[in-house]
Amino acid sequence: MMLDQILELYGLNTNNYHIKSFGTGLINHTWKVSGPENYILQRINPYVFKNPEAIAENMALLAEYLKHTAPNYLFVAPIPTLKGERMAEINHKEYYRLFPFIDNSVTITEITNQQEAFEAAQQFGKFTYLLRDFKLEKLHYTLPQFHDLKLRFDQFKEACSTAGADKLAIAATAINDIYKYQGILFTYMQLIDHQQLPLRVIHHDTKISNVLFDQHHNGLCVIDLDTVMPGYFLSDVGDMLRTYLSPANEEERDFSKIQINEECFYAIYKGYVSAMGTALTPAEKEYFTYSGKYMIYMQVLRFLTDFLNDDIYYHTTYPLQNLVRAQNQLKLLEQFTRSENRFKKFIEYFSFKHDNIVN
Ligand code: GN1
Ligand code: MG
Repeated sequence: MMLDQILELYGLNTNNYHIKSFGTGLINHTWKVSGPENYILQRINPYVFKNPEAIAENMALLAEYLKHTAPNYLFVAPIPTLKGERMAEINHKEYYRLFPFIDNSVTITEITNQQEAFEAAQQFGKFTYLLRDFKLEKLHYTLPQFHDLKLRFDQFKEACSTAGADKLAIAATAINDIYKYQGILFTYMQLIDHQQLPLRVIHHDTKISNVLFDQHHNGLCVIDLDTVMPGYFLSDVGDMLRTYLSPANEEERDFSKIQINEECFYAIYKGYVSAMGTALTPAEKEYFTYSGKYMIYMQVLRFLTDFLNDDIYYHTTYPLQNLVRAQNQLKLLEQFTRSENRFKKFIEYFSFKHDNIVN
């Protein structure tokens, strides 16, 4: 079978290994390869990542940089094929990568306590911090304009103009809500226009399953580095807030379960700040809470756009799933907004206390 063919490109005898689907990603397909040693095998989704070579090059550059500047940091880089290539290619332009499976590491699919949120935020902060002096110009944009909220909004408007009347009718309330929250877009445009935030090496997919933990749930490192590229802290912090605060995730159909665990917000703030330290600018602290609204709103736009476009991007398992996901995220946005003032007060208080202790 096809996967056996790939293992052979890595010099692995397929009789000794067992391959099983792994993880819950919506974009790439992932398998665990178990045998004398364990690996993670991943197929790159060619519809999403048009230039897999760019990903491979970014990873090689980062691996090299960190090897010198942070030799103890665990950077999980892909293994070269027998021929020394960075990816395995079969069937003309079907790309796969093999990673070592880090022994004794675990991944989790949901947050069960605040400490996990703290550890994860610390790991994403650490990653960006360790790369704070890396020359951004060297990195490829593996997904150009990935988190450009203006682009996402324009794509949504475009989808509205081409969708059928029936779809527009069932999505009417959600579409209306998009306009209700349009201030989130204006704030973003103002932030970017005035260059208020520094560009950094950003992960761009900070869900909890992209953190490796040890057996005691201490954070080890971050994984799934396909979308590592220049960006703003908004993306990483925002997606942690989007995906860690509610016990129910974006697939939940019972919206009453979507709630905000405020303690978890505090843990994310403390974890991120503990790693970024003084590298985090006053503007980044000021827009920390905003980042959650920015990412939740973007996800509403993306799910709704995909629904209107007949589900061409996100994998679905039932009709209307992308609409339900968008409605779910709207509920999350509403809940988040209710906690917003408390979040801001906490940050002000925490920064004040901290600055006064430090000085
Ligand atoms: C996609 O495949 P996965 O779950 O890692 C998407 C993210 C979305 C997420 C929503 C490249 O990530 O941006 O937030 O789905 N990744 C890409 O579940 O589009
Ligand atoms: Mg991903």
